[in-house]
Formats: sequence, C-alpha cells, structure tokens
Amino acid sequence: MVRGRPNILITGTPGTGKTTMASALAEATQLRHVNIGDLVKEKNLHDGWDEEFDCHVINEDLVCDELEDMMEGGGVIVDYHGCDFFPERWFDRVVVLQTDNSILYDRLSKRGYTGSKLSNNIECEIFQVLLEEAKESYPESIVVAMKSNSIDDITRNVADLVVWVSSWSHRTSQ
Ligand code: DAT
Repeated sequence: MVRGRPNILITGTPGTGKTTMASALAEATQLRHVNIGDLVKEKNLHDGWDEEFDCHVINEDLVCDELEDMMEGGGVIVDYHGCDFFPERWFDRVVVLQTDNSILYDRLSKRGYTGSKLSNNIECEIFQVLLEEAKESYPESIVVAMKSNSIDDITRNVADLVVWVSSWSHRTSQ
C-alpha cells in the first residue's frame, strides 16, 4: 500500500545535526519527529546501561514494535545514529548527515564527550560508517548524503526535503 505521507529516516554520527534538522523539517512539513534516543528512555525500550560505551543498550525489537503502527500510517521523521535494524519497508527517504571532522570534534567536545567516546565517534564519521550502513540496509536510490557543517547547510537541506515531501504528497493524492 502506498503511504499518503512519506516516512523519512535521518541518520548520521552523533553530533552531525540529526535532531536539529529533524525538528526543523517537522516544523516545516507538519510531519512527526521521533527521536529514538528519547523514545528509548521515555518508554524503557532498553536492556540497561552500557558502561563501556556510556549509553543505553537499546532493545531493537521493542523499538520496532513500538513504532510499527505509527510507521504504517506514514508521515514520520525518525532520528537515530543507527539504521540497520529498522524494517527496510518503513522508509521512503534515508538521509545521512555528514560533518567535517574538526567541526564535529568541537561539537562533541562541547557536548562533554571525551576519551574513547569522542574518538570512536570521530572515527565513525571518518570511515563513513553510517553511510555504508544505510547503503547496505536500503535501496541506494532512496539514500542521500547531506553536508551538515553550518546553519546554512541545515537551511538548504530542509528546503530540499520540503520540496521532496510536497512532491510526494502531490503524487500520491492524484
Ligand atoms: P545529533 O542529533 O546528530 O546528535 P544535534 O542536532 O543534537 O546532533 O546537534 C549537535 C550540536 O551541534 C547542537 O548544539 C547543534 C549543533 N549543530 C548541529 N548541526 C549543525 C549545523 N549544521 N551547523 C551548526 N551547528 C550545528
């Protein structure tokens, strides 16, 4: 069945601007923004705290069960730094945000990341881990990489996606 409104996944290394961009896009399109990290905390969709990686161990099955009905209805923007465990059929567009290393380093330091948490995330960006993961998990035709170094980048990316969302809605309403 064709969805009346598209579902969009916004992914990328922590600090690349997923939440900032997803909320701006949600405001511009009236789509619903779901921040997976917040949802996991709010609904306890995890298996405890990982001391080594300093984050919750998310329970991917619980997250998918929680989202299934909403995703089926369409019109959802999902924001998460991983993308390989969601069902492929959920998404019509997969956006991978990318940030230059020195800029990302400053953003993550400001967020209080240090040591291996900081270096692991910088390495994740250098090796384009999320872009590879997205290309392996979804058809290449729906995966787009977008630069996210500046506020101008966000403005332009949101404007491009607004056009894409409205052409989608137009197409399915005919
Ligand atoms: P993420 O959700 O990917 O972890 P975020 O949206 O929380 O990232 O952004 C992290 C910080 O960096 C936040 O203070 C806003 C800032 N930021 C994000 N993207 C930016 C951009 N393209 N230009 C300038 N600042 C940006």
